[in-house]
Amino acid sequence: MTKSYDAKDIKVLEGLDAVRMRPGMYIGTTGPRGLHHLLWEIVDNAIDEAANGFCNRIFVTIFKDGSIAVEDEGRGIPTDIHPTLKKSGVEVVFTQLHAGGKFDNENYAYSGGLHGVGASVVNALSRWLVVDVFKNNKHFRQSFSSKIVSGTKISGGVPDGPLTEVGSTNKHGTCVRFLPDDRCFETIVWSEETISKRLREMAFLNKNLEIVFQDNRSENPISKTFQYSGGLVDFVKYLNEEKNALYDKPIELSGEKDGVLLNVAIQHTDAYADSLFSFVNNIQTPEGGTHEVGFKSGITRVFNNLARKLGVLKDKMPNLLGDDFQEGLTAVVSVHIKNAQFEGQTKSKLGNPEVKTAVESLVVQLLTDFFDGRGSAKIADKILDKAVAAAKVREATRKAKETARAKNSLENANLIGKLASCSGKKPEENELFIVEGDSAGGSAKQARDRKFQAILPLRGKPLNAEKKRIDQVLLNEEIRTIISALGAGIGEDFSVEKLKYHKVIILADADQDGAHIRAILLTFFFRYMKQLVTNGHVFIGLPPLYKISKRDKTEYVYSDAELPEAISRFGKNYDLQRYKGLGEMDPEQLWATTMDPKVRSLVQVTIEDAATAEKMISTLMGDNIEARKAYIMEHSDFNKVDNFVNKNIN
Ligand code: TSJ
Repeated sequence: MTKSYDAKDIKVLEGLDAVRMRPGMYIGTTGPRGLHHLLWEIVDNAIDEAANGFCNRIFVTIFKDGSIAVEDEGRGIPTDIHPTLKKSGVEVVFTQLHAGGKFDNENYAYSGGLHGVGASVVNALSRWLVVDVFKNNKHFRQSFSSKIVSGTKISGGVPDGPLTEVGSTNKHGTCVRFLPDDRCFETIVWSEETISKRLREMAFLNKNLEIVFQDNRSENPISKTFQYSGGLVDFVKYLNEEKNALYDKPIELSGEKDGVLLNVAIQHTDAYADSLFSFVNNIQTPEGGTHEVGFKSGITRVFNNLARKLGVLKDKMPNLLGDDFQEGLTAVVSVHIKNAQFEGQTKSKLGNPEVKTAVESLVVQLLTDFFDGRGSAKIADKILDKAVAAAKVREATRKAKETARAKNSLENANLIGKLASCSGKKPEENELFIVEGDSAGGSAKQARDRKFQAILPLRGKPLNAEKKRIDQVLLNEEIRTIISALGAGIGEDFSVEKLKYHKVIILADADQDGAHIRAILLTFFFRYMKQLVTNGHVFIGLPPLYKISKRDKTEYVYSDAELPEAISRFGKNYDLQRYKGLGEMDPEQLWATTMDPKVRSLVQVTIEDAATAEKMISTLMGDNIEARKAYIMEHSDFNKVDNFVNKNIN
């Protein structure tokens, strides 16, 4: 199958000096990414040898001097002499730009095309490089280094001598060790984390391949071995480790069609985001491309067919969308193809149109077969349930968006009716108080400075009902009032520029119900108005917990921790009132403690707070009763406002 490789196949294009003059052209950047690119270039060659079935183990070792070595147990780079260049295959590989069998596409069936800049680029940008080839019971070696050629001009990758037989061996393989040139890079410090991550990925993508990574830089060398007998299935399990999978085993699909080799593993979780990782010839394609498109339309077709077959979708109901099936989906899609064409910003998007067709038809065939098979019924139910729920949220979001857009509609006027808006017209000064309960809302309306403070009372009940899905929350009148009042849209349409209130202040009681309302509101903002949170517009108002008084002296206490000290300031015969809720305060007290910008404390909500709330809510609202119980036990102090204290501002 593999055509025999000859040194004369190697095409000679350009000299190495061009690489040192314009490193960016060859490796993208001279920062950490570019540095690691050198390593990937060498590693990819070793992985190719493994992917073609000639090697089962690869070693990557970082040394104390900052050099790094990649060794494989493959066939060894050809050592024979090139008839016209009169150099060994090895020397050609390391000194001729764009040289290498893999550019012929005939010697190598499926090989990395993205970085294919060649080992010569690595050599050109190194202080020194040593290659050892173990082949035909012989040990060959050649070394290269950077040299001052004239005055200040430095050339990289200059041979110290020809490829030389230095001993005998029973090993076979290739070892390349090099030290990147600190005159070419901003930094030459290897990242153990970056390298581990990539090598682990390579081990997942190449089932059973053993990759041994050693970092010998510190006193206690680190050694890690990556090897996965489950391949992509293990990859998906790894990605889902911290998540709740909807079914036990990831689904694995493998096949070949029209020269496209496809390997896929998928597993749904109860999360909302999807994580799709795709690869072409073992190279990650973060920008996606035709293989991803084919995969997505394939699974959408199969799942819709399944929904019809099982009666989840009745005759006249429209199909579910791809997005519905992708919610909570973790998937790894790996294809191997010839002549990969990359496009996009970072040349990491697959362009070959024929790959879409092949992948889609493979996915349809393989996944349909899977669901025709035994034991798949439960899995189908779980996936379809999840997709139907996602579709409901999608529909609710659409309705909420419509409401938000239709500013002057009757419905909107009704909604806005509950809002006591402010008279001032400067959004950056205006504040919207979302107040728990009608009675506290009433006090707040009387207490406020109507010039810049608007009040929206929230009836506790409708939001507070346990086990409400976020789509129901979206249909809630008050939530829709908030959307209308803020005037900035929702979801992808949300734009902070249109915001009518630059401070959104949540005022809820310091009890269970109040905590729940806060969490629901934060979850809502987190999901549908993320920028509102990230731009620092969301605040938690802090009402006092106690009032201490004695004759004409009154003090408010905002936390249990401060109480003893406050009491000691009053001596004997003081009056202590504990506020059970905002509703117990009269308008004057509410103003003086919680609303007056001169004295109040506000806690600015960070995106982490909102994410925590979202996690709490999805646990509380989800179907996983055990997780819900565990969460409540663990986070029973969530409703303490102290959890939100990050930055107090007025
Ligand atoms: F990047 C590199 F070139 F420096 C490099 C290449 C680095 C490392 C670590 C390994 C390799 C490499 C190349 N490993 N294995 C090979 N195999 C070949 O170059 C090879 C061997 C035999 C034949 C043949 O047809 O007999 C063909 C090839 C391309």
